[in-house]
Amino acid sequence: GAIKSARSPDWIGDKLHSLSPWLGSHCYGYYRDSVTWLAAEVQCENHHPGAHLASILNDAERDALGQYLSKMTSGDVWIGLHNPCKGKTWLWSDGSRFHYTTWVPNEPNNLGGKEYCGEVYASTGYKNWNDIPCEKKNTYVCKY
Ligand SMILES: [Ca+2]
Repeated sequence: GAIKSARSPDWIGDKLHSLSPWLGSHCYGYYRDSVTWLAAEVQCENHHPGAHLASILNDAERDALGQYLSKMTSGDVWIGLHNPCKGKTWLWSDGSRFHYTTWVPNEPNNLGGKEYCGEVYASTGYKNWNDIPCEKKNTYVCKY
């Protein structure tokens, strides 16, 4: 089909709803703009009231988002994972408690001492996370 405008995402809450009751109260949208992590977070907040870069809180949500993103793109994608104090504490930009993790093996590695934002890796079917410089340009997925 036609590539949708960056301002007209495919919100797929109903589709995710059918995969897991836990996911039923959230909607997700993938945006094709390639921007820094902070720009992506701000754009999510502007796209819809209450939206942020997506948090991923359990296996069901990881798997559903992985399937969705695999259909939408082939590049790495920003999620709401960040390390604002540049320490051992990772956070979700939507304020969700951070207790579930699904890092790529040997990540987060803070390569070069400057990897403080999180992306989902295309090469693992968008199921695993990598820390990467926040200035990288990625497309992104919002959630509300
Ligand atoms: Ca890394």
